[in-house]
This record gives sequence, structure tokens and C-alpha cells, in this order.
Amino acid sequence: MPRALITGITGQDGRHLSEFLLEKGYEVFGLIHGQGQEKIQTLADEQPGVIPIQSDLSDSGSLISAIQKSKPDEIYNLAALSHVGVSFSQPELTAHITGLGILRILEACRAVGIDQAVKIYQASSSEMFGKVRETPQNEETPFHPRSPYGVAKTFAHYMGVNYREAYGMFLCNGILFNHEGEYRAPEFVTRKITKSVARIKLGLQMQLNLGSLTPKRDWGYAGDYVRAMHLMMQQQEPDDYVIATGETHSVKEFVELAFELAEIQDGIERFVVQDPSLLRPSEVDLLVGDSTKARVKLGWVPTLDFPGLVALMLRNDLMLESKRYDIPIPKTKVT
Ligand code: G4F
Repeated sequence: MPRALITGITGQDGRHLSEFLLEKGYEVFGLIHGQGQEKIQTLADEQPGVIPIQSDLSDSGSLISAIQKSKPDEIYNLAALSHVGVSFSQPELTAHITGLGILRILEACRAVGIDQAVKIYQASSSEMFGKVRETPQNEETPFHPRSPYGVAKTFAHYMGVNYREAYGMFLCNGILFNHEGEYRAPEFVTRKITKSVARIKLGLQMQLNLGSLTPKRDWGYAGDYVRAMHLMMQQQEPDDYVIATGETHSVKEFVELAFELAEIQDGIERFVVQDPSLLRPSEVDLLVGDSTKARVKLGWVPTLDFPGLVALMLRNDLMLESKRYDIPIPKTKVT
């Protein structure tokens, strides 16, 4: 039975990936940080089958013990302070975890002596492209990060490349463009929109505060993207891959479609308030990925397009909010 160790196990990608690997017959270990038993209980309730290990990406000794305990064939480093906006107010912590985390894992593997056997996945990000130098962006596009988060991810990316070249370690950087779904946290714009539109439809909310509506993102489905992570790790040689749909849409288009699918007329005019406190000091205006390499070499293809993604997220939030307040699910284009 193959063994996988996942950091960021309770995050969106950790949830999708652990479900995927458990179904494939893996033994899955998840790093849980902090002191409380609460997180371990939540993991047991929401992700049954995952074996928790208490450890912290900022503590090298605890990473060494986690690796000794789990003896992983594959390590997926998904943990990060992942909110780009928040990284501006916690830049040092972002560098400490999002940037240095993978370096501590790589060194822990060397210390334990599994560096030539283990396969490591590093969650790189399209945020590294930032102020884009070309469109669409592929594996050769130069990076120009626009946030402490993007800078930290760029450091982590190159640290992986360096350990691959210097020590022959098997490390894949998955340069994933935005990926969303039913497990997305509401701090991110897509889930904030679908949750708010569902609540507006149910009469539970009257206002949706947003920052800039003009940035464009290449939004895919997280369930599709964890398949790509696993595929990279099954190759003979480690490499870096862009994972993206190849389509880009503005935040405004996402909101418009969500209101349309919920059958709410003039939603933006009636409910959206532009909130200057949600603007970022420097913004990434346009991201759109070229995932030809992953499609050709890995045979990876996404299954959900933009309307399918918005519909899935809205349907999920209409069901959750209706259940929470014991309100019948209203009739819309997605229910
Ligand atoms: O949903 P977002 O916060 O995602 P962002 O910044 O693109 O980052 C996400 O994708 C990256 C991959 O490229 C990941 F690496 C990263 O960890 C994260 O998962 O914001 C999307 C866009 C931004 O331009 C933001 O300024 O939406 C804009 N926006 C407008 N109003 C908002 C809001 N973003 C958030 N979170 N909340 C708003 O109210």
C-alpha cells in the first residue's frame, strides 16, 4: 500500500487529494498543527481514514519525526498562508511558512535519509506570474510576483528546482492556476460570491462587499487539479507543470453568472457594494494558463468549465444555507 504524507490536509486541496488517494488505496497521513484536539476531531469527522500527525511546518524537528513516523513514498506540500490579500499584513509569517516550509521538508528528508526514494510535490502558484510578461503563461514564462505570498511561492519553487538539480531529488512543482469548488473557504472571492448569492436568494443577506471587479482569473475545479498533482508524481522524471483551463474571466463575470443562475435580476446594481478596504496594495490583473505540457505529457484534462464550476458552487451553497436555516431549497437554474 503506497503511503502519502500531506501538509495542509484540512485545506481545500488537502480534502480533495486525501479523498482521491484514499480511493486509490493509499495510506494517507495528514499534518495537523497547533495544540488542540479539536482539529484532530474535525479531521476524523470530515476526512475519515486520514491518519493525523501533529507537526508544524515551522518546526524542523517535528517534520523529521512526522517523516520517520509515516515513512512516505510521496509527500504533498499543500500547506501555506494562502490568502494573497492577508499576506500583505503578515509578510514575515508568509515567508516563514509559505516560503521556507518546503525547504524544511527537503532538509528533513535528507536528515532521515529518504531523499533518494521519496517523491515530493510542491504547490507552486500562478501568483508567481503576477505582473504577467506574456499571455497565456506557461512553464517558461518569467515570474514577477506582486505580493508577499507570490514572492514566498517563488522562493519555494526555485528551492525545489535547486534540490532537484543539486541532490537529484524527485520534486515536482505544480504551477496551479486558481482552483475552486465546494471545499473552498469563504475568504476567497469565488466562494464569497456563491455563498452570498445563495444567502441573498434565501433572503438572509442584502449586501455583497467586494474589492476590485476587474481582475481576471483562470478558474478551474479543485477536484480536477488534485488529479494533476498525482499524475505528476507517477512520472519517471520529476518536472514542473502549469495546470489551468486556458480560459479567463473577470470577477465581475463570476458575480454576474452567479446572480443569473440564481435567477436574481440586476444583482450587481442591487446588492454589490465596492469596498475600498478590500483592494490590494498591488494587484494581479490577468492570469490565463497554457497547460499544453500537462495535457500532452500527463494526459490531464479538466472536466468542469467556467459555467459548470459556478453552477456547482452555487448549488452547493444553496443547499448548505437552506439546510442550515431549515428553508426549502428555492427553484433556480441550478436546483
Ligand atoms: O479569490 P482570491 O482571493 O484569489 P487569488 O488572490 O487569485 O489567489 C488564489 O489563487 C492563487 C492561484 O493563482 C493561489 F495561489 C492563492 O493561494 C489563492 O488560492 O482573489 C481573486 C481576485 C483578486 O484579484 C482579488 O483582488 O478577486 C479579487 N477580489 C475582489 N473582491 C477579491 C474580493 N478577493 C477576495 N478574496 N475577496 C474579495 O472580497
